[in-house]
Amino acid sequence: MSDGPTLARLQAAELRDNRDLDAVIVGAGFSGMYQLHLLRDRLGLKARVLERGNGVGGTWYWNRYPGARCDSESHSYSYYFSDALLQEWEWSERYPQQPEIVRYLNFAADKLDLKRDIQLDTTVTAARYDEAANRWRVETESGETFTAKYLITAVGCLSSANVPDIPGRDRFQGKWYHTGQWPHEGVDLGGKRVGQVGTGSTGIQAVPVIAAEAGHLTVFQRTANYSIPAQNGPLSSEFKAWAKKNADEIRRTMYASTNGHPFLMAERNVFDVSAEERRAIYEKAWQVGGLRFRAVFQDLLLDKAANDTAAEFLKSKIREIVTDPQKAEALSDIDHPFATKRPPIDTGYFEAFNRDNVSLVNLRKTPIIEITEKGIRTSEKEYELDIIVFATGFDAMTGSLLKLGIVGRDGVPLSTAWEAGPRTYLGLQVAGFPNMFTITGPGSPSVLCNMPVAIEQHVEWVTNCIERMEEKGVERIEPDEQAVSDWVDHVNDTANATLLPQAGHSWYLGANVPGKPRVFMPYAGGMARYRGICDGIAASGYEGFVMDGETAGSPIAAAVNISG
Ligand code: N01
Repeated sequence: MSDGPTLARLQAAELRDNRDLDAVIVGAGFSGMYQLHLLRDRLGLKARVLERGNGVGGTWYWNRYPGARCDSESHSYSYYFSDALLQEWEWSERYPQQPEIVRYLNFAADKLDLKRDIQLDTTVTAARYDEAANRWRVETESGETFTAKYLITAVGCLSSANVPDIPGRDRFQGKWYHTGQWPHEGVDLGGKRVGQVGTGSTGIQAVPVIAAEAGHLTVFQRTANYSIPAQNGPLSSEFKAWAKKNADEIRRTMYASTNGHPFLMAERNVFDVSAEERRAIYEKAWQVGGLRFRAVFQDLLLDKAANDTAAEFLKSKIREIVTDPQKAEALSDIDHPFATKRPPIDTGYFEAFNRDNVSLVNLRKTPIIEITEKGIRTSEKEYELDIIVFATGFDAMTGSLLKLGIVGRDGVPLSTAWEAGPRTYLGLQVAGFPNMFTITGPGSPSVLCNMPVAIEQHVEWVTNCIERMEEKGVERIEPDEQAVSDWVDHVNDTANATLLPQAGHSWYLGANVPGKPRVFMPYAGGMARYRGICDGIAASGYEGFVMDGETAGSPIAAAVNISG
């Protein structure tokens, strides 16, 4: 018998026996893995990741639906903190597919030797702050308890599935699946009658792939959506070599950009150019494809009239592509300005509606009444189905945090502290929850940014903060209530200065989950500006934070220009 399994068992046993830690990190995606690396390997702390899944990958471990692919370009969807990782890994396509991203994260975990401190199949059910001991007590579904000075949530912004509570769902005799909880063994769609509810980024990726396999696909659309062709394809060896050689330059561009992508916003406004020139610019951006379309004018999210020109261009493309006039009308009848909901990108989405086996139901005209034994019944008729796919999104940004059962000082649950919506300082900390850090938490750029860029900035900021605390013997950090209020106001003001809140039904506002407070959750001031604010606050000695009961830092609001 080889030593392998025995050694693995011993390591697992050691891992489980050692439950008093410096830091518990929840989640083994991009953020939890990097956080573990920095706390363990840079600061020398005893840190452990607790992960619900049976493997690393976070959101990419779960989102295995047909067509799942990242909308960020692969050369920018990577850890940039490590040249070794950048130089060794090779992406195959312009946008990485889900299995390739999971392979990448396993590669990174192995390279950094992270897996020995990642405990899989471990669902956190409660995390309570014990004030007397100044420790977090973290409980898991299997009955284990861990204690740690620091609790770091790395649970992702889009991990808590939103399965709509449509009457009759449980009596459906076929099978139903949510895209974010897709079975790991896959689903045989061959020849089946499939109904898909939802046409966000996920649904738009899934439609063409499901249509190619299913007998018939019926798409149930509540809100028509814009989409831009991804123009995906294999990466040439020249491009791969260029990306490796120019990693520093790419990093600089991502850091300077509003959204953390490897391209900058053009410094021109929509009405700086003639209508003819504008059309040519949009046409070129359509051919180039992807999220770069959003960056061709700098005022698309600031000026409704400017936005209308992009919206009209994109609607005209839908009418050009979709041959059935009724379908074209329903697909292009879009009620919100372009990019006020996260703009999807696709590979053959609108084209799929030209297939004989794809039909479209406009729920704005004929809403879903119920799910029956046989399928979905709208106000018009019953659609018989074998499989229902819910591409209905997530209880975004707060859902996964609230599921952890977090209780702060004085026994106050996070759900109570956030009753009227999330309240954080910088999206990093919550008043009354000492030593808890929320990676890409609400109030930070997170989902408005290329995620790895937002994640690396947060993880590095948290690590520097903890390093400072450990050096200076600081036991507790949490934000000052006033700093939280000012930050929440700033997040709101920043969103209100854009068109973003105009998509009243967007998940950015929590509007997709019944009963969820309507608060614009991500920070819309741009990643580069946000990074500057966070750096300024750290440089001031952590203005707005309270350390061991003392107000920290020097006043620097003017220097970091929070109000400006
Ligand atoms: O979810 P969504 P998603 N009856 O909330 C509809 C990221 N992502 O999973 O708009 C009928 O955007 C809902 O309709 P409406 C990305 O950030 C990233 O698609 O609420 N329909 C909508 O059409 C993205 O934004 C990648 O009227 C119902 C859809 O379901 C985020 O994930 C890839 C309904 C939900 O759209 C979420 O996208 C894919 C109901 N009861 C996704 N409830 C990457 O590339 C909801 N809908 C990284």
